[in-house]
This record gives sequence, structure tokens and C-alpha cells, in this order.
Amino acid sequence: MSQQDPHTGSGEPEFLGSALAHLHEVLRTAAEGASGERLLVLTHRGPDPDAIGALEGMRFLLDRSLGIQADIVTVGRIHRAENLALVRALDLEFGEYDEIRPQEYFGSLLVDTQPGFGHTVLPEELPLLGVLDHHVTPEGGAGPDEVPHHDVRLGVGATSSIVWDYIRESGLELEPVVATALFCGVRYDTKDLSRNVSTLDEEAYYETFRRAHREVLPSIHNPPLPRKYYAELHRALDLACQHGPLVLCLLGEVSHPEFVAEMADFFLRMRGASWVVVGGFVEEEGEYVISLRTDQAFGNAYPLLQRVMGGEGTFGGHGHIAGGRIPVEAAREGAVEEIEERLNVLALAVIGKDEHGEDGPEERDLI
Ligand SMILES: [Mn+2]
Repeated sequence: MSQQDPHTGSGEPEFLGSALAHLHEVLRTAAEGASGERLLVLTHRGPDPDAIGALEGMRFLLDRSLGIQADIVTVGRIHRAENLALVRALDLEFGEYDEIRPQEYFGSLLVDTQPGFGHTVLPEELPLLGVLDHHVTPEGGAGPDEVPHHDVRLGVGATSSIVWDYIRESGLELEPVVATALFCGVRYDTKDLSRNVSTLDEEAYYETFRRAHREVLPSIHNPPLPRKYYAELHRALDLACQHGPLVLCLLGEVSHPEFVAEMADFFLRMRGASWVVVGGFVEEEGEYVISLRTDQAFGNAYPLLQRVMGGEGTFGGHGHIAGGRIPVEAAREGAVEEIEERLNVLALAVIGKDEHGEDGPEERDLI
């Protein structure tokens, strides 16, 4: 377990000397005598812009500053139009997890996630050498004692900012493609510096923007949306219920997990809403995915999600954002409905209401 306190965001990692030098030493030592020559760099399933920015930044840093050849490998398809647009606009290429040959690597490195999260897989044959992340270490996860280079900064809004900090320390001049990926990571995880922001995020945001391909940013920010997006949006609007400060939207089946996160951001903008819980079953992944958001005044998302999950599945969070996953026995009829019933009861219990809520019907139906 980590020593970090999830509620205060304290517990910045301490390295003797610099973080970059420490990372370099850990990787150099591990590579010595190992049969594999390359490093495997991984993130969570279905990478978002912050994960993509951190991966690209890491690839650049490892190659140019540390002289280490790295392979970036992702798990699960990218579905969200904005995230796909980022990959396509910058012509980024990632390997596929199912195709890796562990014997070619001397170890692995994880960005924007940690071991123990339900949406993260690691090859068991390889030593995990480093973690760079900004989420609270999950229960049963790996702390500084288990991972040689453990850089988890709870007070930072984006892992891309942490990776940028290493690049800054290295003295390398950012290339436009890498700068653009890092900028998008900071931009989307901090909502353009409007949430979970530290001084490091601000510096990373402005410095990466200065060097980014600015002409491609609009096409990443507002890509064309498929028709099915509008059908799914329609269903979400139909199902969302406001109960005082809480907006609850349990969607049944959804096409991809990013839609759940996007709706959580969307409903938080509702006047009077202080926190939002959105959930949906992703058949491809066999999991029920939950996103929780709180507004600036309401406080930390992590302890709230802990109560809403009621001990089921895995979850993580930082600042005003938290997410969780519950494995679903897809073959069993009614499994998704049962999860949604439990979430409904637990979320309403946080605000002191029974499973039917106490609001009148006029407040229950949004549309
Ligand atoms: Mn992130």
C-alpha cells in the first residue's frame, strides 16, 4: 500500500537527486544482464488523451535522452471520436498487447495508471520497473516498495504534465508531434486548466502549446461524430435523473467506456448539480464502467465513489474525477440491472434518500 493520503493529495514522491536520474538508473540496472533489450511501455485499456500524451512523451524521452528503445503497446480499441482524432491527426502508432513477445523486453513501465486497477493489464513475466501516474494507489496495488521507480503525484492534474517535467529536466527540445500529444493530455485531464490544476500543469500546458502543431488542434477538439453517438446521447438524456445535488444516469449497455466519462462531465454542468454518477455496461470488456465527477465546491471524488461502489469491483480517482469497474457475468440475465439497482441505492444513500429518492416527479424527469 502507498503511504499517500488520498484526501489531502500529499505524499509527493521523493527521489535522491532528480526523478530523471533515478528513472535512468533503475532502467539501466534492469537492462544489464537481462536477455531482452527493449522496454515495454503500457497504459490503461482504451487510452484517453492524457494516457496517449504520456506514452508519446515517454517514447521521446526514453529514446532521445536515455538511449532506450521502447515499444508502446495499448489494450482495447480507442472509440471516442476526439481520442481517435488525436491518434490520426498525429499519425501515432501503437503495438497491440496480444502480439507482444515478453522475452524481447527487460521490463515494463506504466503511465497514467497503476497495477491493481481493473482496466490495466501487465505481462506477469516482466518486472514492472516504473509507474508514472496521478491517481490514488488502489488497495492491493503496488507502492514505492514494490516498484523501483514509483512517481505518483496526486496533486498533479495530468500524467502528461509529469512526463513533461522529465523532458524539461532532460533539456531536450520538444518536437511538435510530441508537444501536441502532451498538450492534449494536459488540456483534457484538466479541462483547459479548469480543474485539478497544479503549477506544473500550467507550465506544461503553456510550454507544450507553444511547440504544438496548433493547426491540427481544432480537428482534434471537434471531430465529426458518428450517428450512433447521437442515439446514445438521446438515451442518456432520457435516463438521467436529478436528485438534489446529484445527477444519476445509469445507461444499461453502452458502446464504449469513454462515453460514460463524457456524460459525467456533461451532466455536471447542470445547474444545481454538485456531483454526478454515470454508469454503463461495456460488453466488449465484460465490465460495468462507472464515472463520478464533483464540482469545485463539493470535494474529492474518490471517497464518494468508494461509498457508491460499496466494496464491489475496482476504482481509482484524483481530485474531482473518479472511475470504477465491476466485472459482469454477461451470461447471467439481469446481472447489469442488479448492479444498477445497487448503485442507485448506494448513490442515493450518500445524500440520505431511499432508492426511490424523495424528489417529486417533476424533478425526477429532466427532459
Ligand atoms: Mn490522467
